[in-house]
Amino acid sequence: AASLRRSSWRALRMKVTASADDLKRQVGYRAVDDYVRSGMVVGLGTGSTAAYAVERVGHKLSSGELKDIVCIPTSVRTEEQARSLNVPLTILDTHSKLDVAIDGADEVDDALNLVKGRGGALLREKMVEVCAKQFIVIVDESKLVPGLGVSGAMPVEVTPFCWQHTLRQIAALPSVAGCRAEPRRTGDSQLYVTDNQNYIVDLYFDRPIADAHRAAAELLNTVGVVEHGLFLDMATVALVAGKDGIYEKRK
Ligand code: ABF
Repeated sequence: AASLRRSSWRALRMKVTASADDLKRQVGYRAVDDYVRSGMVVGLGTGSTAAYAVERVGHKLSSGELKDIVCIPTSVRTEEQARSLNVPLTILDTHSKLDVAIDGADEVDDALNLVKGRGGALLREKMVEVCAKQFIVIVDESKLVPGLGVSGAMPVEVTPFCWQHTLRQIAALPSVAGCRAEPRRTGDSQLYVTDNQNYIVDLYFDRPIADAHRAAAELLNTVGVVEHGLFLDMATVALVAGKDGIYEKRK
């Protein structure tokens, strides 16, 4: 009986995993089908949901359904995936205006303000997505929150130089008072290093950030902070995958 129980658990776990992944695929594909057209400059996000959008772009290019697009990846990981699919790439230095960017998020509030960067790619994501006419966020319902900062870390990218000092400066900011600030580490306890050779300080809150705009301004004013994971007033559309299918949220 015990082994039967174990195997049914395994089956259930696989079912749950498969369907969560399926939602990511559906929403990633839908974003490309609805918002990417031939001739566009396209920002490619990072993460397990965005990877499906990248995959869809690759497939549509190779089938000829999409032509003459160039893409800007938001991480080394995404760049590698796009290259493996023969997606033509460019950089902001030559294309500083994007028609559309598609990316996942860690949290989405009612006004489509976001927490991003738990995957570590926040700086490149923000640099690229802030230049996009349309920024499409692709998530499942579990990412919708009543206020930002409630479901996990709010990441802040910092320079390695005297990062412990910067961490203390961040933790002392009035707008994030009471947060727990921790350096992000890898599985073997090394400091996590971003694609830009910086570190990440993760902020944890007991309650939603009261004034996210103030927190964003104070963080950016802190010398040693490179960028933070609050993406405010940037997303134009959220495609949300739920039990009953995909729905679109606009501001
Ligand atoms: C990127 O990937 C990040 O900004 C965010 O941290 C993460 C979301 O990943 P996933 O889609 O795998 O949940 O979009």
